[in-house]
Amino acid sequence: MLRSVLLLFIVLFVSEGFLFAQKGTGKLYRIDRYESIYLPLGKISFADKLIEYKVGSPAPIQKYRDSVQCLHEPNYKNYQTPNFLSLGCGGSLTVEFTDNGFMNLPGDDLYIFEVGPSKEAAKVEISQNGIDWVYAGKIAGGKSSIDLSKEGIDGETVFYFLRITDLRDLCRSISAGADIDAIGAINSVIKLTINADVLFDVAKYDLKETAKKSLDSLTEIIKKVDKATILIEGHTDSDGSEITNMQLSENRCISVKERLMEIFGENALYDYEIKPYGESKPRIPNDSPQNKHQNRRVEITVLPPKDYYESISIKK
Ligand SMILES: [Ca+2]
Ligand SMILES: [Ca+2]
Repeated sequence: MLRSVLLLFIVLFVSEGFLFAQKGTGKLYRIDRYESIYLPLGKISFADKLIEYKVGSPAPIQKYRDSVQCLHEPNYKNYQTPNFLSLGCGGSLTVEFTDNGFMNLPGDDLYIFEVGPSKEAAKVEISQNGIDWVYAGKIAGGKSSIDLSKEGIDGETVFYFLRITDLRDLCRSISAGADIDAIGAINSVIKLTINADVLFDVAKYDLKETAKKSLDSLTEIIKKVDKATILIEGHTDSDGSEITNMQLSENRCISVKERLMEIFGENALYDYEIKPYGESKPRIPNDSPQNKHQNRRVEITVLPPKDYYESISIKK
């Protein structure tokens, strides 16, 4: 009796966890018959735009060369339905994330939805700007996730571009090369940078009346994610002392945080974190008024929620 009650309890608990995961922004995506993967920012997480498709040689048959099939959420049905893109032997694919970026945070950071009967090896590279590329790892032998910390990628840079290059594993096939259904960022983020002059008067930390409007417009973007950690980082230029600048950027972060809390209300499922940097992290040298203007800024990053990281640390 006790055992069956306990079992019922476990079943309810598990199914409720499952339902919880299905509502809101975070979403489970099926990988195969047995496994799924959870993406905390849901459908925002996927690559949005095709930059370049260089078909390899031998090439896949024509129907597997519809390049946009690698974008947005996965929709693989079966091998006959060309809902995916085959790279061809040695071919490559470059995509851009436009409504999100991704970065190295705890756990796996990227997931490549590779489909079809054979999983071919491919190399993954990433870029902040689409010009400078860094090696991010390999997918091979059924392993489709990438943890950027394995390649020593820092935990601060937000990346927006990804390139996959087929490693010539399986060249004689009608779908030669890796077959890509979707490219998802597990550690997906939304980063917004606001010039501090828009928000504050010189050396002040109370928000200008006009600032409230610009923050309001940003909140529409943040609201696409129903549950998140909102990181607010403040930066000044090099005028004034380091101590004053640190204090100023801290007070400015607090002002922004308070305003966001006011807009979203107390029922919102957001946690806030502030990081004042003062003048310690200029974007460019503080050697002209224009450059100083660019260095004065507030950066708001929408990160996956804390309970997601708690859940992955329990699993490990
Ligand atoms: Ca996206
Ligand atoms: Ca990671």
